[in-house]
Amino acid sequence: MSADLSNSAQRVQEFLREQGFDFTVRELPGSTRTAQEAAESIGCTVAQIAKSLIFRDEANDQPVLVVASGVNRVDVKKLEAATGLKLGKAGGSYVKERTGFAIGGVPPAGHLTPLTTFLDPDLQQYDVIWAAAGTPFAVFELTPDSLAALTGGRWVEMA
Ligand code: 5CA
Repeated sequence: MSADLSNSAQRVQEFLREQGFDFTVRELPGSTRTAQEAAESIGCTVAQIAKSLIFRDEANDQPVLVVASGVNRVDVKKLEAATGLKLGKAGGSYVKERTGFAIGGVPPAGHLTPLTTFLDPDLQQYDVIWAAAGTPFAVFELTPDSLAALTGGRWVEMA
């Protein structure tokens, strides 16, 4: 089963189970480091990849999670206008320190602490979507509704 998942992927799998979700984390032979690579390895469209992007809330230095469709470029100004936040860029070390996961494998939930989360409504048009699960080879399949339930995130226009 999941006995041979790497540590970070196993951590995500256990978090999902603890939260009552029966998603199955899969480690693929091909890279899922970027949305494009993930789509190729999974055999889905790039738009169905729920990419987890970390920003920094400039008011309090806290991480903010944005889960966007793999094809979309997040319009930070639009997101700021909708949320009232001022969002800065997050570098690799900040992402790792604050979420517990390295860029390329950041999952939509299961971080060191729960994160304020915003979700891209473009993901809602798909029956199933895929998200990273802790490493650049690990993903799990979910639905847009379960993404909202899992993250407690708010759907906000951002593309
Ligand atoms: N595993 C795939 C999706 S399942 C994945 O994590 N893709 S991603 O697009 O969500 O993650 C890569 C994201 O990390 C990029 O979109 C970008 O926002 C961010 N990123 C990549 N390189 C850097 C970097 N050097 N500094 C800060 N953020 C980066």
